Amino acid sequence: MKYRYNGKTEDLAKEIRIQSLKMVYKSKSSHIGSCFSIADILAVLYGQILSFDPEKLDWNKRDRFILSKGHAASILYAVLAEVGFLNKEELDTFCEDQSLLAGHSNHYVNGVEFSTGSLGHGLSVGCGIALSAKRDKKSFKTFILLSDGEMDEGSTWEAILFAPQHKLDNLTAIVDYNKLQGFGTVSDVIDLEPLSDKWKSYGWAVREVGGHDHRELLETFSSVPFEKDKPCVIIAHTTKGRGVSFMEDRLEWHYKSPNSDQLKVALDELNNSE
Ligand SMILES: Cc1ncc(C[n+]2csc(CCOP(=O)(O)OP(=O)(O)O)c2C)c(N)n1
Repeated sequence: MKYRYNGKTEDLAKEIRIQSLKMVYKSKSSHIGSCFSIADILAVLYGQILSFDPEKLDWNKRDRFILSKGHAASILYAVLAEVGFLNKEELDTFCEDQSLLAGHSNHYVNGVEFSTGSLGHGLSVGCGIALSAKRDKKSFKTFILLSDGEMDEGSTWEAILFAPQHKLDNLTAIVDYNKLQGFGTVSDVIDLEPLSDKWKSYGWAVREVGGHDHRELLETFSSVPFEKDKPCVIIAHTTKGRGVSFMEDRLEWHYKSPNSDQLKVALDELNNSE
């Protein structure tokens, strides 16, 4: 069934930013900037686009979603809790010993399709899922959310070669193009530009969107596949740390965990945002 969030996806994004921030603070863990970067994408996907049923985990017609940048697990767990796959109280156990909610996304958690964290595998797995769906004449869609850093992985490029050859128009890649990695800017580490042209030249149907604009995200996700027989890629221009002013576009918030004063300021900003 197509899930519909009972409210505005902007509110869902705000809520999962807050939950993710609290989880990262409590566990003294990393990657809050990476999580904030994709909050709006996750909110629109889970709030309005994906078909799933939290009561029927193995429902075969569910759309498949893989967070390939598995270090942003806290916000994935947060959105899964908001839409009913997890109890919200479980989020408090993030990164604790014995908790299923590991710091990189773990498929033992309800709603997580595939464990990730070793970067560069999501799109290849997505190709396999989409190819088998085609062969089995299944109509579900597969969405893979990649980081721009994963565009430096050879396995990502193997998948980019593979999908058009097999006409995987049931596969959508989303690139979280925040232009920062863990230790530097994308343009300094390995420049990706012209990124759209590269995907196009490999045979993908490409759209670029503002990755925090819910209307634009909804319209774009609703339009896949953009072209018959072609896999789609949505290059989403985002800001790492989006939503908290002192974290936005700041490299250090890849690894840093907020202290109690920073938590308070960040929560105030998020709670008071539109
Ligand atoms: C194969 C692999 N190499 C290195 C790492 C360590 N690592 C974690 S996050 C990260 C880079 C983060 O930048 P990006 O991939 O662009 O993601 P962002 O946090 O900006 O969304 C790296 C190198 C990893 N998880 N997997």
